[in-house]
Amino acid sequence: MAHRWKNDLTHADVTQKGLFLNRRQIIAGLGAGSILGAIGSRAMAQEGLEPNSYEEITSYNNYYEFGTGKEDPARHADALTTSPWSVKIDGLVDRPGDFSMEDILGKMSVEERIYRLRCVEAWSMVVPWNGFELADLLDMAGVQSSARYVAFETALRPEEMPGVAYKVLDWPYVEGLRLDEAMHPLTILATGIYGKPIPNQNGAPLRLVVPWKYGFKSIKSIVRITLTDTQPPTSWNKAGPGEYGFYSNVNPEVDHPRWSQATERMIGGGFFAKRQPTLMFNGYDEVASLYDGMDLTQNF
Ligand SMILES: Nc1nc2c(c(=O)[nH]1)N[C@H]1C(S)=C(S)[C@@H](COP(=O)(O)O)O[C@H]1N2
Ligand SMILES: [Mo]
Repeated sequence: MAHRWKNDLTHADVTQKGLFLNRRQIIAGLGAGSILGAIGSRAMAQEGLEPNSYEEITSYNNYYEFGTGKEDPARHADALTTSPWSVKIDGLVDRPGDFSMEDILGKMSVEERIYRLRCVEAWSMVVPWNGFELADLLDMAGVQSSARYVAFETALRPEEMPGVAYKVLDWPYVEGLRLDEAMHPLTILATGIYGKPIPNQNGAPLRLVVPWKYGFKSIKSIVRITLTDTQPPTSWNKAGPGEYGFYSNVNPEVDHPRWSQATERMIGGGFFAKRQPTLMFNGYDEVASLYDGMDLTQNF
């Protein structure tokens, strides 16, 4: 399987070389003898993509366990104890268990991935994550052949999370992916931003990042990952089934019932910045084949 890593950039590539390849792609390109061609197409696709500042990424957040305001997570998430931390991996796996963050980090190789993040509320930013592929962690646990979906759960700590006193969502926050989405090489678990440990407001110590889906799929502060044979419930779908589907792929042609999804506001763009057109799959069209034959206007 050849991966084009279309929107998978390193900070060094963007800022120093003006090229738009990550290390893996460079290696893959050398192997295939096609590096020049890859650079050309990539630069065209990615012109102008630059990460948001650390300040922007860590001060404008959605993390309702700490309040529904954009500044609430930065203000309140320090209260979350992230060490020690362990993640339970269970369900349809050969090697279930409770894995400490030290265990996990010792086994996974962390790399940089610069991804667009498109919130369903029609704003976006570009984040230089550090993380590893979810597939590598699932392989470590040994996914059984009967598994079809992956369910994720955020920590629920009422004494540390002031927002969970309000029943805006049915806590704990839960999310899910189809197994092929979870195994896709673009799907990562992030442990850092700009080479620093991921701040609590962004989902420390371990959060999912699925760049072709609306931001709410990228569940924060994960304590449990369960392999199942049935589609798991997801928090926003439970809260508003007519507004938030299980798939929630970024799609400029399917409006939210209460607003357009055709364009987006870039965080940090300034008051007079023009809205950008939203891209199908948030620009990551290499995932399109995962949805062959599916009606994307109905499976929102
Ligand atoms: N547990 C949990 N995860 C969550 C959320 C949340 O409220 N709780 N918000 C989601 C939404 S709506 C978005 S847009 C992203 C925002 O990630 P960021 O704050 O790191 O930009 O996190 C997602 N993950
Ligand atoms: Mo969001």
